[in-house]
Amino acid sequence: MSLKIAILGAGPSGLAQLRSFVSAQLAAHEEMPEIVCFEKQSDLGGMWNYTWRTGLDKHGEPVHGSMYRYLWSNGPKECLEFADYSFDEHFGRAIPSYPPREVLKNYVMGRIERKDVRQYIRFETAVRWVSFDEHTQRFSVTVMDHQTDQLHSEEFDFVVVATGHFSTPNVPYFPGVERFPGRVLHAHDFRDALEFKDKDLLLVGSSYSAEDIGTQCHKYGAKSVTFSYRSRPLGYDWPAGITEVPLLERLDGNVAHFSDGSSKAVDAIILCTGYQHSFPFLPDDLRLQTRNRLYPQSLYKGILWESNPRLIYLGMQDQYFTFNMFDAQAWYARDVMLGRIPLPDAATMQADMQDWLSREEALANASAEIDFQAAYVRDLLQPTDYPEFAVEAQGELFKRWKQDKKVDIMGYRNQCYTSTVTGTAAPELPAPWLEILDDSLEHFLSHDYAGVVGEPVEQV
Ligand code: FAD
Ligand code: NA7
Repeated sequence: MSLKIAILGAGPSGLAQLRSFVSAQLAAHEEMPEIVCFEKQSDLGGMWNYTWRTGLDKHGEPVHGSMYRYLWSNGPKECLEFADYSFDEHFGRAIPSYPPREVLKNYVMGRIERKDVRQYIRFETAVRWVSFDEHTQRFSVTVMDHQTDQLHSEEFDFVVVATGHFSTPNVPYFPGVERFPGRVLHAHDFRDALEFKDKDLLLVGSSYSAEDIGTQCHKYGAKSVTFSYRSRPLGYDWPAGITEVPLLERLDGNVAHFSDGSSKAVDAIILCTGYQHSFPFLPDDLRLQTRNRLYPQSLYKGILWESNPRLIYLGMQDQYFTFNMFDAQAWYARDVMLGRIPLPDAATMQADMQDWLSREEALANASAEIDFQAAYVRDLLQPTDYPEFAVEAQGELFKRWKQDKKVDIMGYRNQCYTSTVTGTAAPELPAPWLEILDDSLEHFLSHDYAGVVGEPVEQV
């Protein structure tokens, strides 16, 4: 009997898993398992499938999307390029290093659309519950099919959880917030920066969401942006109109009071306070419980559930590397499922995990974190047939990106990098990023980038 595999979620991670099977050219081979991918949205793309909706979707399911309009890649595209599908191949020409959301999505989905993976996906189907039967060694997956309005269950040998972890907001309480007269929202529900034009805006948090939403609101005309940090400030050299203060302590009407005794009247508050790993469809003994970190506990090779490696989690790490890391994970997971990579005994798996965890806990700075994640990706790639790609060189580009941000947080997206896959030096944006208000695919691709190749970035 052939293997039966459930993939939960058709975002970049779930699609990488599908692609790993299709690209193994197993389709015509007896090894090709039966695969069903359950996706609650009506299309593939996961987080990149932009929605105007917030709260609940048309079926009453929690809206997955946290992406907003005018979002541009927050890292150079050269750091997330697929080894088996370059940007040059997709667009037929060189494009700048920092594309907007629609352009990046077009690239990521372009690879998928070239293979017929839609046939494996059941859309508008939300996973409700997963259980494991020790006796049969199989999973039962219960889903709500919103197209037929029916709940039903199916059995599988493996379950791959690829439901993402930047969707369920972490929402702290601040005294007085219930009487704040303006809008209070989490980054998950932020959609359009123009809503905050001419407003005094407070953003709580000091990580990627705060940085990106704050700079975007500044770009689209917010009167002022105040970042409030808990542990450490973002620490950039901010332009006039952006300031950083320590933690918000309380709100008194529309006045925010901070832990250093300072205060500021604000019109709206965006809580950029991160996300929870949330798997309401998993029982306690199968459910990953972790904070956002580079090496979540209880996952051998960062993907296989320690106490039951038939359960696989993809993309659950905090991410420098994204799409190509999901590929590395998916290829490794595929080979485990097909029995091509034998798993060692429990003690060996435990020791391997402990080693990675200890290394992660000792990381002193961003540069070390990047090296750590590059080493992790390399470790996964080694035993698989995923095409060789310059993981470490991409890591060096990430370090350069960090440096570019430090030099000019409002201008780092004007920088050009060189592809480690094709050697192509990216052309420059047609104008500084801060001045480009139209972020549509059509507008971005309407420029003739030929002849304005940026300064090549040194390769390692
Ligand atoms: P997701 O993309 O979140 O996909 C998970 C899928 O699972 C979704 O389609 C969802 O509908 C489905 N699902 C969830 N629950 C269920 C259920 N119960 N039943 C059925 N289906 C379910 N990465 C970059 O590389 N560059 C960027 O610039 C970048 N910007 C980002 C900006 C924001 C605001 C956020 C939130 C993330 C950003 N990321 C970026 C990271 C992003 O998370 C990854 O690029 C990628 O989307 C992760 O893929 P995934 O498949 O693991 O998860
Ligand atoms: P992150 O990177 O997990 O960061 C969460 C931030 O929220 C971080 O600065 C936290 O501060 C802060 N936080 C969390 N709880 C609180 C409370 N209670 N009070 C104040 N501040 C708090 O999430 P992001 O949303 O920024 O980024 C996630 C992804 O979205 C990322 O990969 C991007 O691609 C887009 P801390 O430093 O822990 O003190």
